[in-house]
Amino acid sequence: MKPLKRLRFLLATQNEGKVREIEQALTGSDIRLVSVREQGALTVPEETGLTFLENARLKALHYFRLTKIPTLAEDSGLVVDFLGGAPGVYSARFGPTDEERIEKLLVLLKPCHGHKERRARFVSAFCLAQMDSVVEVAGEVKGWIAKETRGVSGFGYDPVFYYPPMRKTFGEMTIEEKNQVSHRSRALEKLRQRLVELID
Ligand code: ITT
Repeated sequence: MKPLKRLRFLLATQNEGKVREIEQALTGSDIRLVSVREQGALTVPEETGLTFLENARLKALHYFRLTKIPTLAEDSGLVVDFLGGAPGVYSARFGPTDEERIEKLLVLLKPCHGHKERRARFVSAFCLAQMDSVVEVAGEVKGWIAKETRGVSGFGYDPVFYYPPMRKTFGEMTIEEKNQVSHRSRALEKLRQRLVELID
């Protein structure tokens, strides 16, 4: 792949789990990330979008307008077929803590015994907002919801998201393993490709 020119983006997320994964995934690339925490006290936008892409765009434009730094924002979540796509864009608001969100999910899926009924996917949408344009990409990864938590790595729903090809939950993976297959790293790879095309 052709090298990118050196790029500097504000990473507009309050979620430390996302920050760790995005930084790891971009190690060795020409993209340098500036933390939103270094920008002082900024208002946080309300996530009113009905899709992941809408929310990613809303966050990226909000922070770009405040800082004038080209801004990368991500919106993501867990989509469970049996629950009609819930928690979806409401994944972070499904309960007060990660533990309670997981517990609620496991209770709702109690009637489902087979893998097919417990099917789920993680979706990640990124938006890069610059002066006169936005670049948008998305990625996803399919798996199913385990019957109990396994592993303590990662964040959010990782301990119950089972990824069949690796026979592990995301909670049992190292950050490098998760980044080989995750929704977020797949979306970031598309972003990298789009930036290479744009710069050419
Ligand atoms: P920002 O908006 O500041 O980026 P957030 O945590 O509120 O942080 P989202 O609105 O995109 O981010 O919500 C994403 C939620 O979806 C996240 O809090 C987790 O509950 C869940 N989620 C997304 N990606 C995940 C992953 O890789 N592993 C586990 N849970 C994930």
